[in-house]
Amino acid sequence: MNKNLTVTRIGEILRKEDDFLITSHFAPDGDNIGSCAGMYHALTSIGKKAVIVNEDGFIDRFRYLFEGTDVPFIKYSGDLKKKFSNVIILDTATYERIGKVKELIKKDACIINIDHHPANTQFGTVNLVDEHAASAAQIVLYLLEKNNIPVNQRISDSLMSGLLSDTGGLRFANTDKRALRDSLRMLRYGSDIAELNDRIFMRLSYDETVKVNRIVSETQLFRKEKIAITYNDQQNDPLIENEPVLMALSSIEEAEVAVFIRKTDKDRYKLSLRSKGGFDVNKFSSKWGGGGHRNASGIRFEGTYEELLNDLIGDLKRTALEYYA
Ligand SMILES: [Mn+2]
Repeated sequence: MNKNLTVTRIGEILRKEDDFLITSHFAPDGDNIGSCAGMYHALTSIGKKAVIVNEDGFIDRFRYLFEGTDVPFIKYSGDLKKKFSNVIILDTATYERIGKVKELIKKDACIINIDHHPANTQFGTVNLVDEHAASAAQIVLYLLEKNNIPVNQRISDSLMSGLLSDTGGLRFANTDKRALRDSLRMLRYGSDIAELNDRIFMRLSYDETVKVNRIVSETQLFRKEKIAITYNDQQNDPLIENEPVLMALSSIEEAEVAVFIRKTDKDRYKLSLRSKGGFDVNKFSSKWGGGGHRNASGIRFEGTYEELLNDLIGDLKRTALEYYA
């Protein structure tokens, strides 16, 4: 199906059907939350029922996207019994990455897959995948505009927050002409980019700030490999968010690759990787069962910490040494 037909088809489904489940990958980031919130506000504004469910919890910093209402964002639990026929999955490369939310989806459900990850597996009934978009939120914006679904300020703020999150506040290499053109349109819908950036990037609580800095102070730098690595025991001492640590690591001049390792359970680790320029952390992560984008990706690792360091980090160091040689 070509892109225009796909966009029209999704528009028809949104207008014809009702009672939508909106979801995204576990450990949601700002683009997940912004895209889901934008889609939620768009659907409710045309009189539809919708709910957002994620395997993990809401990031409270994004509470402003639901000012004056209860946050319609539910953390998955086994108590949720309802199964949905109409599902919208946003900003998620594979069906597996929605995790336990799969339990809420009927076998024959209509799944709308809207994403910008290059590795997207086209798992939906309808797939709108555009790897040239800097954020999934921009694809939602395009979809709404093309289908004449009015974009009010609340929808715009949500989608702009997604775009700002995935571009580091319009600073990363993915900030292209399209990102700026879309930003300009959202500015016209009433979004205040400076205020949104402030809310997304400049509002860490005191406790979290101290903790982030403690974790960052333990960073190890491998100069030849240009890798900065730090660690947190998320299982026993969780951070609310990982992004501030990754931002601090990424701002180390000597490092081109930033790695944040979190222990999530016994012999289970989650890794977030960030890179500057050409080093492709998506390609590296794919080798280890993970994925993402060229400059931002994630991996889940099972094994001992020693195995993680020897095998995975060993491989990363060799790969980086070769790349930067
Ligand atoms: Mn995204």
